Amino acid sequence: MERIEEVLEKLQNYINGQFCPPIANSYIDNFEPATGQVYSLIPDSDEQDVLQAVEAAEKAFPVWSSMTNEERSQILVRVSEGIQKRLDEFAHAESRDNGKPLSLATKVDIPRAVSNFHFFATAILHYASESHRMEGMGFNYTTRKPIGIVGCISPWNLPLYLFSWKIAPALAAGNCVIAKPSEVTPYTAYLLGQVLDEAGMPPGVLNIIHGSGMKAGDAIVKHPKVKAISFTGGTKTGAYIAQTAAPMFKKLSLELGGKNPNIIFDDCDFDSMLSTTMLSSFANQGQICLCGSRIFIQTGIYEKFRDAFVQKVDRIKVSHPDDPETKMGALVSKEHLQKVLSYIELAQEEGGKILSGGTPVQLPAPYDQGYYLRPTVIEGLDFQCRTNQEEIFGPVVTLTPFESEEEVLKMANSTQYGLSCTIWTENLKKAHRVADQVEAGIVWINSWLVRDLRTPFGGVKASGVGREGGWEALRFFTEAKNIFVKS
Ligand code: TXE
Repeated sequence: MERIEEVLEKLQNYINGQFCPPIANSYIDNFEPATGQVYSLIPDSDEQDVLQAVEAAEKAFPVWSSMTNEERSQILVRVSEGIQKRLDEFAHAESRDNGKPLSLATKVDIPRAVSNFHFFATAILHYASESHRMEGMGFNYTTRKPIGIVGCISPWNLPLYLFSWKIAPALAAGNCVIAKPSEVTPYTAYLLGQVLDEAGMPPGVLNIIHGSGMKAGDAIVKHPKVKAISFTGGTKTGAYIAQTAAPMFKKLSLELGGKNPNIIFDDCDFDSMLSTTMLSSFANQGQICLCGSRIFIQTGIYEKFRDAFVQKVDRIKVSHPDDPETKMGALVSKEHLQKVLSYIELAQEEGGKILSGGTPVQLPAPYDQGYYLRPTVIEGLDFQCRTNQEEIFGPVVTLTPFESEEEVLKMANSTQYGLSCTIWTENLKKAHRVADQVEAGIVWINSWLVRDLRTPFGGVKASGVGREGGWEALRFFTEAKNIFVKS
């Protein structure tokens, strides 16, 4: 289908409470992963658009930051309700933009965005600051005030889920926000602008800029009035952003890549482990930074696990996102599919044996140009090879046997990453011991992706800097000031 620019929908930025085209009037193609076709155009925003957004945010800040927590809370609750009311529309948009199954966007992505806004709308009502009495001398009191204008930059894997995860606490704390979704999945961020008006969000408080990382993203990071950056995305990009932001003394929250170990001891609850491991391996086409892509299985049950796991993986239905039977949709882009396929090739060069998958899936028209890949299981690789050290971020897992706790901890901790880890054993003393020693910010014992929004979220090493979630997020988006009063 050739591209007819005139008929393609043009998304717009949302600045100062208005939808507006990019000043330079240039656009980027937005592809539908399920069909491989361009289905809309997004603003290719640049520094001028960011300047406009910062001016709007600067004007809005005195009003927004001087509102009471209750007033801000009510507006954020209405944003949450506004998304909930249009859940189906948001879920269809998310699935079409990202390639994930509609069922997943409906059950996970959009409900979580609703929760993110509602959680921080209520958290801010209970966010208190401290006072410290010094007997006979006086007392200290700490204020925690909003930073001012902050930048929130998010990735394409869980678009509105992660976009709102940053924006909600920033707004709740009284900041004004310049937010940029990934240019690969802009649509639900665009729809969010429509919800803001109805929710009574004052103009300029939340500004949504579309465009590339190198142009729009870079301009947000570089703007001197943007005092903090909250970023989720690749480790390389995180390092680049830090280079720019650090010398400008901006606060930085970096949620980066992962190469998470899934450690399975032979005394695990086998059936529970197996069904959860299917999810931790391939949910969202394996495009979640928390997926357990390195599966370590104790030798006593290695063959049993391998055969049972491969049998289930062979049966996963890869299909277009709207098919209710789909367990695996399309990968997010042609480039990303190529990247994942290149790692499957590398794995074979490094001596790996493909037990399941490893090839693209060809669906009938109109999905024949879509980005589909069979879920892939590989064994026989050394734990130090590139396939086991580098983040692939697709439906690809490796199986590695181990004998002892010491051996598996050495392998699990051998990468530059340290985001999350799952541990399967019925011996809880062992579970706590391993959880204590694994280098990760998030550990699940006999479970995966159980999320309590109050808990600190983030990783160590090359998986990031800082934590999101609960009070951690509100602390990040406020500045503490301690005042001592002599008695
Ligand atoms: O991230 P990018 P992408 C990892 C995963 C994936 C890789 C790339 O390995 O393959 O990151 O994914 C914006 N200044 N994760 O492409 O490129 C960009 O426009 C300012 C893990 O999503 O880092 C987008 O909005 N902004 C992650 C956002 O940064 C810049 C989830 C992310 O883009 C920029 C997703 C720049 N110089 C990917 N360059 C997780 N931890 O959940 C890019 N951007």
